[in-house]
Amino acid sequence: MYAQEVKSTGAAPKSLADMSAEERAFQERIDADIKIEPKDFMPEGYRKTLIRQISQHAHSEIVGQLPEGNWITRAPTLERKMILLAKVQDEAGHGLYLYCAAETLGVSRDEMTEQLLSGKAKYSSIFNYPTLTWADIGAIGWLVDGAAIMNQVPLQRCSYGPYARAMVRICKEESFHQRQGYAIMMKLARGTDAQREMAQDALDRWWWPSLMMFGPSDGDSVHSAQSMAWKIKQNSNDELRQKFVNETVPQAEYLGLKVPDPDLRWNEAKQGYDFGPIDWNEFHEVLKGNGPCNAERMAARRKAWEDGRWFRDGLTAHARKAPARKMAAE
Ligand code: FAQ
Repeated sequence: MYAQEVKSTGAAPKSLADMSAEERAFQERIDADIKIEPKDFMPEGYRKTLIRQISQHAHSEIVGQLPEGNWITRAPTLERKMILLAKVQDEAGHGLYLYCAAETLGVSRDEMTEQLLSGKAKYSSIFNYPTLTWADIGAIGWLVDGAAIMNQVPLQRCSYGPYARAMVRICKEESFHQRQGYAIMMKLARGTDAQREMAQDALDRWWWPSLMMFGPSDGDSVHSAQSMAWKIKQNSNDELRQKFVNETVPQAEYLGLKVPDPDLRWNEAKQGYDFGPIDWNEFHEVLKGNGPCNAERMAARRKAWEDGRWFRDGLTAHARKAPARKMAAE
């Protein structure tokens, strides 16, 4: 049974006094902002946390192609079709850089794929929602890529070199994606009544799931304390979510659209918006496999894996035979 439930238990980071000499030297490198590279010493927990986060990030990019891929054949113009094709291809590229970054930690691409297909590894909750209209493609670019950038810009400064470097290019591409989404929303918001309604409906459906992308609130985030001590994460889930709300609400206002939150209001004292409670029950249900599209997304990934088997087998057979051929030729 496919399941993505939050079930980890967080442990408080070790103090310097409780660390071995090797661990202390490692933590001091982190504290001095020196990047950790694949062959350097690293505590097992650091390696495992990175494999978990980077592989889940990679799976999200790959599964994340599916909701938008659904609209490539139906994009309203040739230009929109070309832009959407390029965006979806970018997401595939992001998945590949990230799988490569995770491989430097000693896990194979096949192992990571098996973890995804068995339900052991998660992918972002957001990709379990359907894309019902063309406005959803605008909302994904604007909100989903917007939330992704908010979370990923600090990852460019992550302590693990290969992950940090992969994020530089990814962030550049994600900002283009965000702009193309906002451009679609702008076109619809300035269009006919029906187009405006479509844009509002997409915002209504994607707003709350986008806020859930940042993960559980800080009190329930099992990994944040250790990941922040290791400078894998630079900000807490709630900090980034708040930043996203602060930047996105004025963008909705500019479009003339209404954020679907009756509790949303500017708080002068905190210089940010207060917003209503997130439905964490919905988040947990999606993680358990009960979101609107979980089964469909996993079926698509399983089919892709099975359909590609003959090709992987061919490549492996070729790689096996190549040294013998080379020796025979010498
Ligand atoms: N969905 O203790 P925390 C994109 C899990 S890329 C599913 O707070 P952590 C590009 C979490 O894994 C979007 N699961 O965990 C694009 C953990 O479970 P575990 C993906 C979630 O790692 C755009 C448990 O809950 N981005 O969108 C979610 O410290 C458009 C406890 O949570 C990344 O992966 C969730 N939303 O913080 C593509 C960025 N939230 O592993 C196509 C890198 C939490 O113990 C189209 N990742 N969980 O079983 C991160 O920054 C972090 O991993 C967080 C979670 C912030 C996602």
